[in-house]
Amino acid sequence: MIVLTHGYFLQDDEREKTIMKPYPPLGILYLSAFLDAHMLAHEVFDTTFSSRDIFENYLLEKQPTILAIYVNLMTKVNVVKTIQFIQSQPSLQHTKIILGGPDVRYNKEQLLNRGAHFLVVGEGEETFYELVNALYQQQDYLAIPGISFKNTDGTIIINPERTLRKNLDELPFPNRQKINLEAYLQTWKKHHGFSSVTVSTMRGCPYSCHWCSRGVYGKSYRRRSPQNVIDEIKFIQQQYKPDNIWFVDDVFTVSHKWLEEFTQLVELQNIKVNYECITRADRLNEDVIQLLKQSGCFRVWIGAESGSQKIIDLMDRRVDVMVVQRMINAAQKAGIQAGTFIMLGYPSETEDDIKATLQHLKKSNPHWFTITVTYPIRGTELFEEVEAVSNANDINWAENTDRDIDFKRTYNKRYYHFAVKWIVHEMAFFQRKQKQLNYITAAKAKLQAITARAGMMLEKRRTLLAS
Ligand code: B12
Ligand code: SF4
Repeated sequence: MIVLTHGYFLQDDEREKTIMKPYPPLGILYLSAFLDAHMLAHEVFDTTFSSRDIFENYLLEKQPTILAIYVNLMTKVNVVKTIQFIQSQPSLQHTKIILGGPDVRYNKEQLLNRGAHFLVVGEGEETFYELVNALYQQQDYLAIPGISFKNTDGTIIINPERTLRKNLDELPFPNRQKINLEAYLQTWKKHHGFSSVTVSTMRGCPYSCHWCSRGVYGKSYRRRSPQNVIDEIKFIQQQYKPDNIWFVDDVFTVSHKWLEEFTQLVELQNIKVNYECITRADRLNEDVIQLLKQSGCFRVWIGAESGSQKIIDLMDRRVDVMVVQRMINAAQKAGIQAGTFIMLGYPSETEDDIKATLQHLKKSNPHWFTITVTYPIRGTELFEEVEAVSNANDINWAENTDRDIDFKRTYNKRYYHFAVKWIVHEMAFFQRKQKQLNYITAAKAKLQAITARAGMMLEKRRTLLAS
């Protein structure tokens, strides 16, 4: 039997337990739909609402011949544990472990050395189907494009890449019926009063931001037709009635022509799609924002990552910080909530750059922003840049994630944690003051900002003393 799964257990994710906005991994649902289309019987074990004990008992009971697991940089640690579990069970010695997903391409040796039998690198549907078919039929798999495995003498074989599928409309919709999607919707409803489902309309991104992981689709850009996307939305709405859709595309407005067609079809077919999406400021203008509004976009995330043009340029983000500010304001003026992403602690970032980021946030004043301390993902240009001054090769690969990699920055890592708090509380103060909301909470935010600023100053001194 074939089992598709992943390694994410919500109950072990303390941070997500405070957020409670889970989504199923679409990748394995695409694979599942592809197997169904080729009449290959299989099960999907969705770990999100389960526990390791239940999962392990399931494996012992089902004794899968093939266990196919999605791996990202966070779930990798759990996937390694699953491999170890399988290796430790006499009744599972026949189970072939196939891994795929975004964290496979740049961890081939580690994953194969830990016991994975096959890796599917890049787009998964066809490669996985061909591999599974070959294993089932006991046929030769050696030449299947896109796979990596260990030869009988232990050498790692990396087969050439598979040519990317041109027409994404040929793919069946993700097999959401194979999991309990209702559990996701209910979690959303319980914690937020509304529910959300993910939909993917494009694969790949033509840009080259240095910190961004592009281990699956590379720099390609392929897109489903607007009608095909609308058909999926109709199906989802009929089947699950979610309140919102999140288009998980990298740059939703990358093609203005596509958006125009999509908007026309939404209007023509009288579809109501409440959606949020992510894009780049340089792929927006007032007309595009109008199209977003008309087609049902209620929230747009516009990346900049920093308020310092110097840092934006070092990231090769290829965007002007003023344009980001203008587009965030323009979206809000059009009645769309705007969100943005911020990253602190990029190589060579100084306190002045961080101050510029705070000013940028105040000027753009988005409804939402997320803020993280930069970490280098294996395979990215950023990773290459900082590897020599990082602990990437000292930390235990199997027990740590790329998020645990630290590298030599202008100040120590604790400084940036205080800087994150400083920005968050300064913005809370700024926004509350601006809206003339509750002066006590505004004052509290200011106090927290002052404390965080003191922490920054202390850590800055510590860095200087240590150097
Ligand atoms: C939606 C999304 C999320 C959502 C939902 C996650 C989920 N359950 O799917 C949320 C917001 C929760 C999230 C969180 C995070 N995410 Co995220 N996320 C995405 C995003 C935007 C879309 C994923 C998606 O659905 N893609 C569409 C599907 C069809 O593509 P796919 O998953 O790659 O699947 C294909 C292949 O990979 C392959 N495949 C996939 N699985 C398998 C399994 C097998 C066995 C095989 C053979 C093949 C195979 O076949 C599929 C079809 O061709 C991607 C970026 C992107 N454009 O893909 C980032 C991305 C996956 N996320 C990323 C990161 C870094 C994170 C976080 C660590 C961020 C953070 N700072 O916390 C967390 C990790 C959370 C966790 N603990 O797992 C990185 C992963 C990098 C890496 N090397 O692992 C990506 C690639 C973004 C980026 N460019 O940096 N994420
Ligand atoms: S950050 Fe966004 S625009 Fe930049 S390469 Fe990644 S997906 Fe593309």
